[in-house]
Amino acid sequence: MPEKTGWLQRLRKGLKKSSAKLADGIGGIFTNRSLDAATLEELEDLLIGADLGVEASAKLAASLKSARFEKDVTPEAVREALAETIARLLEPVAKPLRRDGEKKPFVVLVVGVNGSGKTTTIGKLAKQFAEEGLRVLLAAGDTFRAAAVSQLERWGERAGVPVYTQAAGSDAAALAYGALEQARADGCDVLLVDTAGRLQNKAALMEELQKILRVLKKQDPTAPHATLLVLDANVGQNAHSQVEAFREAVAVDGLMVTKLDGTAKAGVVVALAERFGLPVHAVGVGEGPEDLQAFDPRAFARNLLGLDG
Ligand SMILES: Nc1nc2c(ncn2[C@@H]2O[C@H](COP(=O)(O)OP(=O)(O)O)[C@@H](O)[C@H]2O)c(=O)[nH]1
Ligand SMILES: [Mg+2]
Repeated sequence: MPEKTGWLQRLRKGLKKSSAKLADGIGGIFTNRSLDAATLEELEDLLIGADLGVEASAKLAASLKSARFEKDVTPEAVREALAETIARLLEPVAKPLRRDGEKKPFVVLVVGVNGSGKTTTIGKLAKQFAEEGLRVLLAAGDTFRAAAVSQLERWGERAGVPVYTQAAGSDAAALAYGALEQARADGCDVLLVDTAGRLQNKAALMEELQKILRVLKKQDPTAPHATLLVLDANVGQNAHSQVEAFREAVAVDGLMVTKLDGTAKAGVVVALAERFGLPVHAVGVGEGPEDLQAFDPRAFARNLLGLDG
């Protein structure tokens, strides 16, 4: 399957900074040393420094301890063992975004702070849904910035799907309402709703999101059918507070983790899985439409440790 191979290569390349940090660190700790209390403590610190989180890092170090304590070990064996344990830790959260065909349109609300990758992720999803032959509408709900609207329009063109807009500065909830009305009238299968993400004014943002929820529910009490929180992996441990902040306002169904390429903080995915257990639907490793793929825990874990996928 050439497509699968292409994706694995992009994943490997994308995770390179993170995997180099971990592989180099593990090489430094375990070359000509055995697995004992001292090296395990160094490993735990390395994992924490690579954004895997305090809890997960402790668990991972402990899992090695029970397996092979006080034996000689190679850096490769440590990477293999860690990858295996991380894959098992991630398996429960690896859940692709499932569209319920009974919901027409299937309404997806996309939230997250400014610059996290919402609009780009919506564009990529739009292209993928359109390629499945589904009728898609995009709602340009980041009404504050004209640039945000034109950015979504460009993605709409790329994906060959229409974009519902209103005049700049109009009310985001009114826009979401109008978009759902149009999606229903047009018999759309999927409506993807973009939102603004100015967390600087947290109260206002959360109020706006709640208002969007209310107006969507006026037309379809079951909407939105998926609320996705987009997180930029570069924020590292800050992702935790973003999850908490957005969960106060909306029921987050799943995460989309972007920009795993070019960051050394990809380990944050492990920390998030350990801490929240929220589904990770997909990960982004680049700006192109093909750079968003379902989250594969084994491929992710192995490539995070710099091992073949
Ligand atoms: N390298 C990389 N860049 C991304 C990814 N996802 C989004 N971006 C870029 O991040 C920037 C902000 O994305 P945008 O979708 O506008 O974020 P929004 O403010 O949440 O809508 C843009 O320049 C995107 O091209 C990704 O997975 N990898
Ligand atoms: Mg945007």
